[in-house]
Order: sequence, then C-alpha cells, then structure tokens
Amino acid sequence: MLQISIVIPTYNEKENLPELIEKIVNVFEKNNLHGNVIVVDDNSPDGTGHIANQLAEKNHRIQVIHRKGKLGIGTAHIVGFKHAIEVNHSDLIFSMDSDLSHDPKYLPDFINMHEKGFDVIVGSRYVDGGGVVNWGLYRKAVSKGANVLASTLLGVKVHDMTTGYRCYDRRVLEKLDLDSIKSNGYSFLEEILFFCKKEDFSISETPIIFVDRAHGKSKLSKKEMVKFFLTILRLKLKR
Ligand SMILES: Nc1nc2c(ncn2[C@@H]2O[C@H](COP(=O)(O)OP(=O)(O)OP(=O)(O)O)[C@@H](O)[C@H]2O)c(=O)[nH]1
Ligand SMILES: [Mg+2]
Repeated sequence: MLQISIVIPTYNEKENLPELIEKIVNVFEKNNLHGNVIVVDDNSPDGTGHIANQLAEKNHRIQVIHRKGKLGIGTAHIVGFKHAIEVNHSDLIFSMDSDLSHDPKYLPDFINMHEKGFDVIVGSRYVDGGGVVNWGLYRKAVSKGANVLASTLLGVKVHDMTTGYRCYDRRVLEKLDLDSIKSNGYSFLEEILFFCKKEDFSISETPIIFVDRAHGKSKLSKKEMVKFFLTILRLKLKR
C-alpha cells in the first residue's frame, strides 16, 4: 500500500490550518489514501504551532515539527522531507502551502501521474485546465514573468517553477543532496527542480486552480523576489 506524506510549512496560518487539515483528511478517506501530514511550524507568533499540536492530539496521522523561528520555506521543506523518508518511510512525498491556495482535491491527480511513471509532479497554474483566482494583474504578471525566465534560463521544461504544490517519488529525495541546496526561501522551489532535472528525473505537470489566500498575510517579500532572480543566475553560471 502506497504510503504518503504531505509536508506543510506554516507561518502565521491559524485561520487556515484547521480547514486545510480537515480537507486533507476527507480526501484521504474518500480516496482510500494512507499516510501522514507533517506540519513544519517556525514558532508562528499567532500560535499556529499550538493549533497544530491540538490537531495532532485528535488525529495521530498529523505530525508537527517545531522550529525555533522563521527559517524559511526551503529548509522547512527539507526538514519535512527527511522526516517523511526517515521516520514515516513514505513512498510519495507531497508539499503544499497551508493558506488554502492549494486544494487537496487534486491529490489523486498527482498520484495518477505518478502511476504513469513520473518521478516529480508539479501542480501547475500555467497548463491547460490550470489557473489563478483572485490575483490582480500585477501579481499575475510578476508570477508569469518569473516562471518564463526561470524555465527558459534553467532549461527546465515546466510552466510553473514557483508552485509549492508538488509530489516527489521518495527515490528523488533520497538521491538529491538536499543539504547542498543553498536557497532557504522561495527560490528553493526553482533550485530543487533544477537539480531534479540535472539528475534526469522525469518531471510532469498536473493542472491546479490556485486560489489566493482569504486569511492571513503573504510572506513573499520583495527581497525574496530579488533572491529568486539571483538564484537563477547562480544556477545558470554553475550549469
Ligand atoms: N515554516 C515556515 N513556513 C513558511 C515560511 N514562509 C512562508 N511559509 C509558509 O509557506 C507557504 C507559502 O507562503 P505564502 O506566504 O502563502 O506565499 P505565497 O503563496 O507565495 O504568497 P501568498 O499566497 O500571496 O501569500 C505558506 O503556507 C506559509 O505559511 C517560513 O519561513 N517558515
Ligand atoms: Mg500563499
């Protein structure tokens, strides 16, 4: 039986996390899926970590990793991935944002693509059937531009390099030297895809409709956007 882990980084998501977990549990039950949810909380000042603990007490499938402070989504993913492999012995490892932008109803679509033989599956806003709800023109343009630039310059044939909704076969995460990934923030997402391609893993996309967060604040700062472009240059020079 396929064992799944879903890694969810959280920082100040108290309004969103309980609803997300409920949705995931429902999708698991409906589709007869088996596995765990790993919340990686960076000592959120709004008490998300405490709420995660309460959810874990009610459902043993929910696991919580607490870190001392805001260390970035990149390292949050890595800590979760290691837990998924070393502790849960999962076959399939997902990552998903905790702000309800990533709907768990798509989980079976990723699993179908994995069954077709793909090693990495990316939840894509920029393929047929995908899209974005509630974003203004500026946010759309920045995201689209960043994606075209990243995939062209890095030579990765993925239309959505910045999505955090993904699924990795465990072999991928075992093979990659996760600790050598230098990005600790959002550029982690492009960097890990670059390494997946370098190791010749097969990457595919499945459409998702991304819904902008209704609660809480975005953590995507201007500084992170600049780092995103610098990371492309660093990887490009390395290539
Ligand atoms: N553990 C941890 N989680 C983080 C950190 N920064 C962001 N996150 C989480 O990572 C996910 C993505 O962050 P968001 O702020 O939603 O970024 P985004 O989706 O690009 O931007 P918006 O949807 O506009 O807010 C969310 O679940 C955040 O709570 C961090 O430093 N540590
Ligand atoms: Mg978000």
